[in-house]
Amino acid sequence: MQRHYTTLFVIWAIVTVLTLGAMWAWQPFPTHGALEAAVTDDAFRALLYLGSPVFGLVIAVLFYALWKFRATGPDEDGAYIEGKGALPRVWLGVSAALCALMIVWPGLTGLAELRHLAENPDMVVKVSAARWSWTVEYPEAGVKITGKEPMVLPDDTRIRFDITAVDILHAFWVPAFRLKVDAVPGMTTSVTVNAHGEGDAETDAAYRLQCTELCGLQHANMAMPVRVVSEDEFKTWLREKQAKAAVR
Ligand SMILES: [Cu+2]
Repeated sequence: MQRHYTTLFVIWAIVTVLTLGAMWAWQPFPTHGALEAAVTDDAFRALLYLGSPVFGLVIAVLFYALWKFRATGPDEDGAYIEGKGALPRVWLGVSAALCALMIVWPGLTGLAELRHLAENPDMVVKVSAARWSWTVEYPEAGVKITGKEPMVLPDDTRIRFDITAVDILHAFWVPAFRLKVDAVPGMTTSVTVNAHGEGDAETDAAYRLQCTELCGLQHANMAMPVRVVSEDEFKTWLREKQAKAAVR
């Protein structure tokens, strides 16, 4: 039995190192459009790293068993193995410790970081969801946009979105910002984002306000383009919108 454990340990170590390397090299994330993106991506990456040894163990045991304990005929049954001794205790201890670690880091530490980033927003934008379009309002400027018109936002600005829905549940999500929150009828939910990096829906699909709560036939198309521009460009855009609204 000792020999099996030694070989298994070696296979596990090799698979784990290879998996860790692959996870380190893998860049699965869309454009970073907000400071919050780093927090969520780091958390995601931490989970990939923590999951690598577990993945390695499953793969090692699976393939080692296929290789060494292959049945020789249809009537052969596997040996009955009882979980005894140090192994189950170590297994329980290690997995419990990993779970506890995840709750604290990146869980609680990440949440604390996001809360800190949400303090004292520079501006508020009101968002309303309806089957199947978004309406976005800049209350201070008295500007309202809807449909496929882009939601324009100033770069390097802390923006709080106050979100609601008029009919059924929807959800607010801009991939470049990572954060997501439900849009609930009769309730205002909010999410704060520190826009960081200019971007345009025309060239980057991560810049779109996408509904992420299944809300009917046109749910997948319930998206509003997003443009993050310099603060000056944003002010010009707002003034143009105000002028147009005044003419009407
Ligand atoms: Cu939807």
